[in-house]
Amino acid sequence: MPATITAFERSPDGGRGLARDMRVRWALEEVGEAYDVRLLSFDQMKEPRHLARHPFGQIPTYEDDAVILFESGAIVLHIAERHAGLLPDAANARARAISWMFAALDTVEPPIWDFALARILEGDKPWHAERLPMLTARVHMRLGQLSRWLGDRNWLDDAFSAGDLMMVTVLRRLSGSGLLDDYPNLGNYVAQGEARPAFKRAFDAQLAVFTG
Ligand code: GTB
Repeated sequence: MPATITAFERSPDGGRGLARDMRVRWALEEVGEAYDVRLLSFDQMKEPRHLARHPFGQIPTYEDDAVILFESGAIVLHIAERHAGLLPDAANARARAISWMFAALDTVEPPIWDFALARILEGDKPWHAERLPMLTARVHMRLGQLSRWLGDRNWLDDAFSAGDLMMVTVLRRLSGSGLLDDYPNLGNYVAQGEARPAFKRAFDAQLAVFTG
């Protein structure tokens, strides 16, 4: 039986691949694993049936014959550990790739997420303009550091890995914000990720949910 993942029945991004099921879909496409998708409304995510899969009532989840998982990072790691293509075989390179997965989720995503949420949820608040420079500076700090590390390389380490998959999905959250404009190598890095056939298949599949 193919694995089943959960995703939004309706997404605020209208299918631009910004919700976190995108990284799970992309990982499954990279390793060539078929999957089914269970679409959930916001109400269904909070019902006991889904809370038994995900204690916080969110998407994505993943389930196969053996295990039910939540947290996109844990799900991508689970997929990457069981199939070739997303983690190097050599132990040290593998550990470095996993470091980049955590860096994407725990070091780079939080300031980007705070910035994105502030624009969506606080844009009309009187204090928003005062807070924005701090939020923007925190994003720039991470982008500058990441850009220096990447330099003129294609990927964060020697070859594309789950670390890059995760980092590209995190940076995509900034598309349209202008914040990536100062870092042409990061813009190219995101574009390279998006150009991968597996990314395109995943993107098209999630977009089809909203466009039919
Ligand atoms: N740490 C968890 C993980 O990585 O899996 C976070 C999961 C999470 O935030 N899930 C969100 C969710 O279920 C969807 S991805 N939210 C509903 C809820 O909490 O009730 C976040 C998201 C949603 C929409 C957009 N968008 O439209 O642009 C982007 C990101």
